[in-house]
Amino acid sequence: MHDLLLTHATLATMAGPAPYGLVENAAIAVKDGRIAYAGPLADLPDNKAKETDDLGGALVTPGLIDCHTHLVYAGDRAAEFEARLLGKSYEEIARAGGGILSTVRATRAASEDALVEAALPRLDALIAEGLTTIEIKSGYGLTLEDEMKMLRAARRLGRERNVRVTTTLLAAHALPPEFKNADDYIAYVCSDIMPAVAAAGLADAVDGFCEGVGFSPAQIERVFEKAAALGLRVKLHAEQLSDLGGAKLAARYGALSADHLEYLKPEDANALAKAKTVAVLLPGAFYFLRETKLPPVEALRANGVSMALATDCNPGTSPMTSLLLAMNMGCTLFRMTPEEALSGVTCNAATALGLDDAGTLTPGKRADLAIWRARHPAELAYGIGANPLIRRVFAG
Ligand code: DI6
Ligand code: FE
Repeated sequence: MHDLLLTHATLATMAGPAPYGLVENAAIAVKDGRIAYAGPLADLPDNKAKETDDLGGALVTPGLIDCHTHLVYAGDRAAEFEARLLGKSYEEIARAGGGILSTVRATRAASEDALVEAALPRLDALIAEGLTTIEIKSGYGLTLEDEMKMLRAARRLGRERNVRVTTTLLAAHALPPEFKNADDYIAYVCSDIMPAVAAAGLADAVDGFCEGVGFSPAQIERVFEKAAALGLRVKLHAEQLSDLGGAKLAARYGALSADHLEYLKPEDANALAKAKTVAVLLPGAFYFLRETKLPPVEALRANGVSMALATDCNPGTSPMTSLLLAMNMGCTLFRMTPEEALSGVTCNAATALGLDDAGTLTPGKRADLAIWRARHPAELAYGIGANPLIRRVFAG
């Protein structure tokens, strides 16, 4: 006896040889929070279920996974956005206390409760489009106490809503104002923040911002060494604004993902492929910053690098709470195919988070599903501003 049985479905299983792993005239059965069957309706071994729903041909995909977000933060930067459009330069805004450090100030001043309250509407917008798993980074606290507060708020979001949250420690995001020297701050991150966060079990992975305006490859390497010693997987913001060789560094440390990658040299794609590091592309930041340098999608594809897509939801460079829009942008801006876009928010996003129990419709995986008012999966990346979600199933 199944708990839930969906019949006359069109399944984009994201597994198997067919494009999208498509199965038409299909059924999917759920038992104890897991997928018990996903395949042709005609081959369904057992059609008894507590709840049965005839989908009349509607599309079922794995629940969507946003594998790169900065969802937890206080305040916003709309005034800064407006000032820039009224002609103020980035430097003027930074001198007036704007930019990333304004979010750090607001986040430090906010309570854990206030951070949860501020993040919930953003989370709800993503859930309304079929999201079932989300990664949330710290990185606006930059003290042990404030980074822990952000990570606790992130974990609480997973209890406030039916959604799976994974957390990533991004203490190496920006140099906090009380430090004059980036090496001194990295020493503090490695000696104080990382061990305490690991001991508290508050982070599933460790990330860094490898950039001229962030931290150098040598500094990131110290963070990665410490993460390895603590048994934590790593990921990296790499090659977003310039090419510092961050992706190769990430690959050398067996990173789960290297993210952004606009400035990645095509010949470095191979290193990601060998390390099975997922390339996480973030078209929202590309769009919002009016970047013109495209990530080398052709080289990533040719080298067999798994590509994911995420919102990068953050107040400074990607105030975006739509994974469907990220899919559309991945296609229109980066020339990904609709199938790559859907892989990017399902199976490959799961890999980017080190999750082997989500991202495809295959027996044994978690029953995280999205049911769409659509007949073909290309419709999901095709629409702009539409939300064809009918229903979301979370862990059955
Ligand atoms: N990449 C970005 O673009 C930002 N952080 C990052 O790692 C900017 C975050 C912000 O401006 O608040
Ligand atoms: Fe980011």
